[in-house]
Amino acid sequence: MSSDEDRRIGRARVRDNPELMAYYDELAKLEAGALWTVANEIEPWYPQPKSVPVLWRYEELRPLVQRALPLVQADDAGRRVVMLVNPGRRELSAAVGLLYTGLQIMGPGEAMTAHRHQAAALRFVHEGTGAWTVVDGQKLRVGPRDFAITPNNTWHEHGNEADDAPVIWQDGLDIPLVNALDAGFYEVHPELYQRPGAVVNSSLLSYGANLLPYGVEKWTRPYSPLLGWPWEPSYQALCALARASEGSPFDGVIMEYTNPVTGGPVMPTMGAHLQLLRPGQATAAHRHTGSVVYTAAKGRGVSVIAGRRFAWQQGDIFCVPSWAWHEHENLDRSEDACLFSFNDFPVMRSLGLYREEAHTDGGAHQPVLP
Ligand code: 1HN
Repeated sequence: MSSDEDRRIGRARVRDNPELMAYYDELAKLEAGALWTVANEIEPWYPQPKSVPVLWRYEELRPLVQRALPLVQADDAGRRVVMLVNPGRRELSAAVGLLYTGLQIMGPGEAMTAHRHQAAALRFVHEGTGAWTVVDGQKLRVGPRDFAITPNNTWHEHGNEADDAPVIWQDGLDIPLVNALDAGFYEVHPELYQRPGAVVNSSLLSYGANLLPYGVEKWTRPYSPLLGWPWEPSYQALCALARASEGSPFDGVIMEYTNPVTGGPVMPTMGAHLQLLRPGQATAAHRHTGSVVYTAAKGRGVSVIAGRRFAWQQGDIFCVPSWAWHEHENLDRSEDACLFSFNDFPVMRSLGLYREEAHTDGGAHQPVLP
Protein backbone atom coordinates (compact mmCIF):
# COMPACT_ATOMS: atom_id res chain seq x y z
CA MET A 1 0.00 0.00 0.00
CA SER A 2 1.79 3.12 -1.12
CA SER A 3 -0.41 6.04 -2.11
CA ASP A 4 -3.63 7.13 -0.45
CA GLU A 5 -5.44 6.04 -3.63
CA ASP A 6 -4.07 2.48 -3.29
CA ARG A 7 -5.07 2.44 0.35
CA ARG A 8 -8.67 3.14 -0.64
CA ILE A 9 -8.89 -0.21 -2.43
CA GLY A 10 -10.60 -2.66 -0.17
CA ARG A 11 -12.07 0.14 1.89
CA ALA A 12 -15.39 1.93 1.73
CA ARG A 13 -15.54 4.34 -1.26
CA VAL A 14 -19.20 4.52 -2.23
CA ARG A 15 -20.19 7.87 -3.74
CA ASP A 16 -23.49 9.45 -2.72
CA ASN A 17 -26.32 9.59 -5.28
CA PRO A 18 -30.02 10.47 -4.89
CA GLU A 19 -31.13 6.84 -4.82
CA LEU A 20 -28.60 5.99 -2.10
CA MET A 21 -29.54 9.08 -0.09
CA ALA A 22 -33.19 7.99 -0.17
CA TYR A 23 -32.10 4.51 0.86
CA TYR A 24 -30.13 5.91 3.84
CA ASP A 25 -33.21 7.87 4.89
CA GLU A 26 -35.29 4.70 4.84
CA LEU A 27 -32.72 2.92 6.98
CA ALA A 28 -32.54 5.81 9.46
CA LYS A 29 -36.30 5.63 9.98
CA LEU A 30 -35.78 2.09 11.26
CA GLU A 31 -32.85 3.09 13.51
CA ALA A 32 -30.45 1.40 11.09
CA GLY A 33 -27.68 2.55 8.76
CA ALA A 34 -25.29 1.44 6.02
CA LEU A 35 -21.89 0.45 7.45
CA TRP A 36 -19.99 1.72 4.40
CA THR A 37 -20.97 5.30 5.20
CA VAL A 38 -19.01 5.21 8.45
CA ALA A 39 -16.63 2.25 8.04
CA ASN A 40 -13.49 4.30 7.42
CA GLU A 41 -14.24 6.51 10.39
CA ILE A 42 -14.98 3.76 12.88
CA GLU A 43 -12.13 1.59 11.68
CA PRO A 44 -9.11 3.88 11.35
CA TRP A 45 -5.77 2.50 10.15
CA TYR A 46 -4.29 3.41 13.48
CA PRO A 47 -5.62 5.05 16.68
CA GLN A 48 -7.09 8.53 16.16
CA PRO A 49 -7.48 9.90 19.68
CA LYS A 50 -9.75 12.87 20.24
CA SER A 51 -7.47 13.81 23.14
CA VAL A 52 -4.66 16.25 22.47
CA PRO A 53 -1.43 16.64 24.43
CA VAL A 54 -1.92 19.21 27.20
CA LEU A 55 0.32 20.59 29.94
CA TRP A 56 -1.29 22.01 33.08
CA ARG A 57 1.09 24.29 35.00
CA TYR A 58 0.85 23.81 38.77
CA GLU A 59 1.92 27.40 39.36
CA GLU A 60 -1.11 28.62 37.35
CA LEU A 61 -3.64 26.17 38.78
CA ARG A 62 -2.58 26.35 42.44
CA PRO A 63 -4.11 29.80 43.21
CA LEU A 64 -7.40 28.73 41.60
CA VAL A 65 -7.42 25.47 43.55
CA GLN A 66 -6.79 27.50 46.73
CA ARG A 67 -9.68 29.82 45.88
CA ALA A 68 -12.08 26.87 45.97
CA LEU A 69 -11.34 26.43 49.68
CA PRO A 70 -13.41 29.39 50.94
CA LEU A 71 -15.76 29.29 47.92
CA VAL A 72 -17.33 25.89 48.55
CA GLN A 73 -17.87 23.80 51.66
CA ALA A 74 -16.45 20.31 51.40
CA ASP A 75 -19.83 18.99 52.56
CA ASP A 76 -21.64 20.77 49.72
CA ALA A 77 -19.14 19.90 47.01
CA GLY A 78 -18.67 16.29 48.14
CA ARG A 79 -15.07 16.62 47.07
CA ARG A 80 -13.46 20.00 46.43
CA VAL A 81 -11.71 19.34 43.18
CA VAL A 82 -10.54 21.30 40.15
CA MET A 83 -10.55 18.81 37.31
CA LEU A 84 -8.19 18.90 34.35
CA VAL A 85 -10.13 18.64 31.16
CA ASN A 86 -8.75 17.71 27.78
CA PRO A 87 -10.18 20.03 25.08
CA GLY A 88 -10.95 16.94 22.99
CA ARG A 89 -12.71 15.12 25.85
CA ARG A 90 -14.90 17.74 27.51
CA GLU A 91 -18.08 15.71 27.27
CA LEU A 92 -16.41 12.90 29.24
CA SER A 93 -14.61 15.07 31.82
CA ALA A 94 -11.46 13.19 30.85
CA ALA A 95 -7.90 14.46 31.06
CA VAL A 96 -6.81 12.07 28.34
CA GLY A 97 -8.42 9.03 26.72
CA LEU A 98 -10.68 7.46 29.34
CA LEU A 99 -8.68 8.74 32.33
CA TYR A 100 -9.76 11.50 34.66
CA THR A 101 -7.50 13.64 36.83
CA GLY A 102 -8.01 16.59 39.17
CA LEU A 103 -6.50 18.58 42.02
CA GLN A 104 -8.30 18.21 45.34
CA ILE A 105 -7.84 20.64 48.22
CA MET A 106 -8.60 19.94 51.88
CA GLY A 107 -8.30 22.64 54.52
CA PRO A 108 -6.68 22.17 57.94
CA GLY A 109 -8.83 19.92 60.11
CA GLU A 110 -11.26 19.04 57.32
CA ALA A 111 -12.75 15.56 56.88
CA MET A 112 -14.75 14.42 53.87
CA THR A 113 -17.58 11.89 54.13
CA ALA A 114 -17.22 8.27 53.02
CA HIS A 115 -18.50 6.80 49.79
CA ARG A 116 -17.67 4.08 47.34
CA HIS A 117 -18.00 3.71 43.61
CA GLN A 118 -17.34 1.38 40.76
CA ALA A 119 -14.57 3.66 39.48
CA ALA A 120 -11.07 3.10 40.86
CA ALA A 121 -9.04 6.02 42.18
CA LEU A 122 -5.47 6.87 43.00
CA ARG A 123 -3.78 9.84 44.70
CA PHE A 124 -0.48 11.63 44.28
CA VAL A 125 0.17 14.27 46.91
CA HIS A 126 1.37 17.68 45.72
CA GLU A 127 1.61 19.57 49.00
CA GLY A 128 0.65 19.52 52.67
CA THR A 129 1.70 17.09 55.36
CA GLY A 130 -1.60 16.33 57.10
CA ALA A 131 -3.38 14.16 54.53
CA TRP A 132 -5.00 10.90 55.51
CA THR A 133 -7.38 8.52 53.81
CA VAL A 134 -9.43 5.65 55.18
CA VAL A 135 -9.82 2.84 52.64
CA ASP A 136 -12.11 -0.01 53.69
CA GLY A 137 -11.52 0.80 57.34
CA GLN A 138 -7.74 1.23 57.08
CA LYS A 139 -6.30 4.63 57.84
CA LEU A 140 -3.31 5.64 55.75
CA ARG A 141 -1.30 8.83 56.15
CA VAL A 142 0.21 10.33 53.01
CA GLY A 143 2.71 13.14 52.55
CA PRO A 144 4.14 15.06 49.59
CA ARG A 145 4.87 12.89 46.53
CA ASP A 146 3.44 9.77 48.17
CA PHE A 147 1.26 7.60 45.98
CA ALA A 148 -1.86 5.80 47.27
CA ILE A 149 -4.70 3.80 45.78
CA THR A 150 -8.43 3.57 46.37
CA PRO A 151 -9.43 0.39 44.50
CA ASN A 152 -12.89 0.25 43.02
CA ASN A 153 -15.81 -0.33 45.38
CA THR A 154 -13.73 0.30 48.49
CA TRP A 155 -15.25 2.71 51.02
CA HIS A 156 -13.14 5.83 51.23
CA GLU A 157 -13.02 9.15 52.97
CA HIS A 158 -10.16 11.51 53.55
CA GLY A 159 -9.08 14.60 55.34
CA ASN A 160 -6.29 16.82 56.52
CA GLU A 161 -5.20 16.62 60.13
CA ALA A 162 -2.64 19.43 59.92
CA ASP A 163 -3.63 22.60 61.74
CA ASP A 164 -1.80 25.05 59.50
CA ALA A 165 -1.64 24.26 55.78
CA PRO A 166 -4.07 22.83 53.23
CA VAL A 167 -3.42 19.59 51.42
CA ILE A 168 -3.50 19.54 47.64
CA TRP A 169 -3.39 16.12 46.09
CA GLN A 170 -4.04 14.85 42.62
CA ASP A 171 -6.79 12.32 42.05
CA GLY A 172 -6.63 9.91 39.13
CA LEU A 173 -9.73 7.91 38.25
CA ASP A 174 -10.96 5.60 35.53
CA ILE A 175 -14.46 7.18 35.63
CA PRO A 176 -14.62 7.93 31.89
CA LEU A 177 -13.78 4.28 31.21
CA VAL A 178 -16.36 2.98 33.68
CA ASN A 179 -18.96 5.35 32.22
CA ALA A 180 -18.07 4.35 28.65
CA LEU A 181 -18.82 0.79 29.72
CA ASP A 182 -22.08 1.85 31.44
CA ALA A 183 -20.85 0.22 34.62
CA GLY A 184 -20.92 3.06 37.14
CA PHE A 185 -22.40 2.70 40.65
CA TYR A 186 -22.11 5.09 43.58
CA GLU A 187 -23.06 4.79 47.25
CA VAL A 188 -22.78 7.07 50.25
CA HIS A 189 -21.63 5.32 53.44
CA PRO A 190 -24.68 4.53 55.61
CA GLU A 191 -23.02 6.13 58.64
CA LEU A 192 -21.33 8.90 56.60
CA TYR A 193 -17.98 8.06 58.20
CA GLN A 194 -16.13 4.76 58.61
CA ARG A 195 -14.77 3.55 61.91
CA PRO A 196 -11.12 3.02 61.10
CA GLY A 197 -9.13 0.26 62.77
CA ALA A 198 -6.71 1.34 65.48
CA VAL A 199 -3.58 0.63 63.44
CA VAL A 200 -2.57 3.37 61.02
CA ASN A 201 -0.76 2.41 57.78
CA SER A 202 -1.53 -1.28 58.38
CA SER A 203 -1.14 -2.19 54.68
CA LEU A 204 2.36 -0.71 54.72
CA LEU A 205 3.18 -2.54 57.94
CA SER A 206 1.96 -5.82 56.43
CA TYR A 207 3.11 -5.57 52.83
CA GLY A 208 5.56 -2.69 52.57
CA ALA A 209 8.92 -4.45 52.75
CA ASN A 210 9.01 -6.95 49.89
CA LEU A 211 7.95 -9.84 52.10
CA LEU A 212 4.47 -11.29 52.31
CA PRO A 213 2.64 -12.34 55.45
CA TYR A 214 2.93 -16.15 55.59
CA GLY A 215 0.66 -18.76 57.10
CA VAL A 216 -2.37 -16.50 57.03
CA GLU A 217 -5.23 -16.39 54.58
CA LYS A 218 -3.94 -15.47 51.14
CA TRP A 219 -4.92 -12.11 49.60
CA THR A 220 -7.31 -12.87 46.73
CA ARG A 221 -8.82 -9.52 45.79
CA PRO A 222 -8.00 -8.20 42.32
CA TYR A 223 -6.01 -5.22 43.59
CA SER A 224 -2.91 -4.60 45.63
CA PRO A 225 -3.21 -5.20 49.39
CA LEU A 226 -0.53 -2.52 49.77
CA LEU A 227 -2.38 0.79 49.53
CA GLY A 228 0.42 3.34 49.79
CA TRP A 229 3.90 3.94 48.40
CA PRO A 230 5.73 6.72 50.25
CA TRP A 231 7.99 8.93 48.16
CA GLU A 232 11.31 8.38 49.88
CA PRO A 233 11.66 4.58 49.52
CA SER A 234 10.19 4.80 45.99
CA TYR A 235 12.77 7.40 44.96
CA GLN A 236 15.52 5.38 46.65
CA ALA A 237 14.42 2.32 44.66
CA LEU A 238 14.82 4.32 41.45
CA CYS A 239 18.25 5.60 42.48
CA ALA A 240 19.29 2.03 43.30
CA LEU A 241 18.05 0.75 39.94
CA ALA A 242 19.93 3.60 38.25
CA ARG A 243 23.14 2.22 39.76
CA ALA A 244 22.38 -1.30 38.58
CA SER A 245 20.92 -0.67 35.13
CA GLU A 246 20.98 1.61 32.12
CA GLY A 247 17.20 1.67 32.11
CA SER A 248 14.93 2.06 29.10
CA PRO A 249 15.93 4.07 26.03
CA PHE A 250 12.42 5.58 25.97
CA ASP A 251 11.74 6.17 29.64
CA GLY A 252 15.05 6.41 31.44
CA VAL A 253 15.14 4.50 34.72
CA ILE A 254 11.54 3.46 35.19
CA MET A 255 9.75 1.31 37.74
CA GLU A 256 6.17 0.25 38.15
CA TYR A 257 4.30 0.49 41.43
CA THR A 258 3.20 -3.11 41.87
CA ASN A 259 0.78 -5.35 43.65
CA PRO A 260 3.22 -7.29 45.88
CA VAL A 261 1.13 -10.45 45.59
CA THR A 262 1.11 -10.63 41.79
CA GLY A 263 4.00 -8.42 40.70
CA GLY A 264 1.47 -6.83 38.35
CA PRO A 265 -0.16 -3.40 38.29
CA VAL A 266 -1.72 -2.03 41.47
CA MET A 267 -5.29 -2.19 40.17
CA PRO A 268 -7.02 -4.00 37.28
CA THR A 269 -7.72 -0.83 35.30
CA MET A 270 -4.90 1.59 36.14
CA GLY A 271 -1.16 1.21 36.54
CA ALA A 272 1.39 3.71 37.80
CA HIS A 273 5.08 4.35 37.24
CA LEU A 274 7.88 6.41 38.65
CA GLN A 275 10.78 7.23 36.36
CA LEU A 276 14.09 8.99 36.71
CA LEU A 277 15.86 10.92 33.99
CA ARG A 278 19.56 11.28 34.63
CA PRO A 279 21.09 14.77 34.53
CA GLY A 280 20.86 15.97 30.92
CA GLN A 281 19.34 12.71 29.70
CA ALA A 282 17.19 12.85 26.56
CA THR A 283 15.23 9.69 25.80
CA ALA A 284 14.35 8.25 22.40
CA ALA A 285 10.81 8.61 21.07
CA HIS A 286 8.27 5.82 21.10
CA ARG A 287 4.53 5.42 21.00
CA HIS A 288 2.11 2.89 22.40
CA THR A 289 -1.59 2.33 22.76
CA GLY A 290 -2.92 3.45 26.13
CA SER A 291 -3.13 6.91 27.66
CA VAL A 292 -0.82 8.37 30.28
CA VAL A 293 -1.12 11.24 32.77
CA TYR A 294 2.30 12.44 33.96
CA THR A 295 3.15 14.54 37.00
CA ALA A 296 6.59 16.08 37.35
CA ALA A 297 7.69 14.86 40.79
CA LYS A 298 11.21 16.31 40.81
CA GLY A 299 13.31 18.64 38.70
CA ARG A 300 12.52 20.19 35.36
CA GLY A 301 12.54 19.07 31.79
CA VAL A 302 10.83 19.07 28.47
CA SER A 303 8.74 16.42 26.78
CA VAL A 304 8.02 16.33 23.07
CA ILE A 305 4.55 14.89 22.49
CA ALA A 306 3.11 14.50 18.99
CA GLY A 307 5.73 16.96 17.72
CA ARG A 308 5.03 19.66 20.34
CA ARG A 309 7.40 20.72 23.11
CA PHE A 310 6.09 20.92 26.66
CA ALA A 311 8.43 22.34 29.30
CA TRP A 312 7.64 21.14 32.83
CA GLN A 313 8.79 21.61 36.37
CA GLN A 314 7.86 19.97 39.65
CA GLY A 315 4.08 19.84 40.16
CA ASP A 316 3.16 20.24 36.48
CA ILE A 317 0.83 17.68 34.95
CA PHE A 318 0.75 16.68 31.29
CA CYS A 319 -0.80 13.95 29.20
CA VAL A 320 0.19 11.67 26.36
CA PRO A 321 -2.73 10.43 24.23
CA SER A 322 -2.74 6.91 22.88
CA TRP A 323 -0.34 6.27 19.98
CA ALA A 324 1.25 9.74 20.25
CA TRP A 325 5.04 9.87 19.82
CA HIS A 326 6.68 11.06 23.00
CA GLU A 327 10.14 11.54 24.48
CA HIS A 328 11.47 13.24 27.60
CA GLU A 329 14.50 15.32 28.46
CA ASN A 330 15.93 16.35 31.81
CA LEU A 331 17.05 19.96 31.35
CA ASP A 332 19.17 20.02 34.48
CA ARG A 333 22.83 19.09 33.97
CA SER A 334 23.55 18.15 37.57
CA GLU A 335 20.29 16.90 39.17
CA ASP A 336 18.06 14.01 38.21
CA ALA A 337 14.41 14.61 37.29
CA CYS A 338 11.49 12.32 38.14
CA LEU A 339 8.10 11.77 36.55
CA PHE A 340 5.22 10.06 38.28
CA SER A 341 2.59 8.73 35.88
CA PHE A 342 -0.57 6.68 35.77
CA ASN A 343 -2.08 4.91 32.80
CA ASP A 344 -4.72 2.53 31.47
CA PHE A 345 -2.17 -0.10 30.35
CA PRO A 346 -3.73 -2.86 32.48
CA VAL A 347 -6.91 -2.44 30.42
CA MET A 348 -5.01 -2.43 27.14
CA ARG A 349 -2.94 -5.48 28.12
CA SER A 350 -5.76 -7.57 29.54
CA LEU A 351 -7.86 -6.96 26.44
CA GLY A 352 -5.01 -7.73 24.05
CA LEU A 353 -4.90 -4.13 22.77
CA TYR A 354 -1.41 -3.08 23.87
CA ARG A 355 1.07 -2.18 21.11
CA GLU A 356 4.33 -0.31 21.22
CA GLU A 357 6.67 1.06 18.56
CA ALA A 358 10.05 2.80 18.57
CA HIS A 359 10.60 5.90 16.45
CA THR A 360 13.08 5.03 13.72
CA ASP A 361 11.96 7.14 10.76
CA GLY A 362 14.79 9.69 10.41
CA GLY A 363 16.29 8.77 13.80
CA ALA A 364 15.33 8.15 17.39
CA HIS A 365 13.72 11.58 17.81
CA GLN A 366 10.52 12.89 16.29
CA PRO A 367 10.49 16.11 14.31
CA VAL A 368 9.41 19.09 16.41
CA LEU A 369 6.67 21.23 14.86
CA PRO A 370 7.54 24.92 14.40
C1 1HN B 1 -13.93 10.90 44.17
O1 1HN B 1 -14.64 9.98 44.84
C2 1HN B 1 -12.87 11.54 44.77
O2 1HN B 1 -13.02 10.27 46.74
C3 1HN B 1 -12.13 12.47 44.07
O3 1HN B 1 -11.75 11.98 46.74
C4 1HN B 1 -12.44 12.78 42.78
C5 1HN B 1 -13.85 12.50 40.86
C6 1HN B 1 -14.91 11.93 40.27
C7 1HN B 1 -15.66 10.97 40.93
C8 1HN B 1 -15.36 10.62 42.22
C9 1HN B 1 -12.52 11.23 46.19
C10 1HN B 1 -13.52 12.17 42.16
C11 1HN B 1 -14.27 11.22 42.85
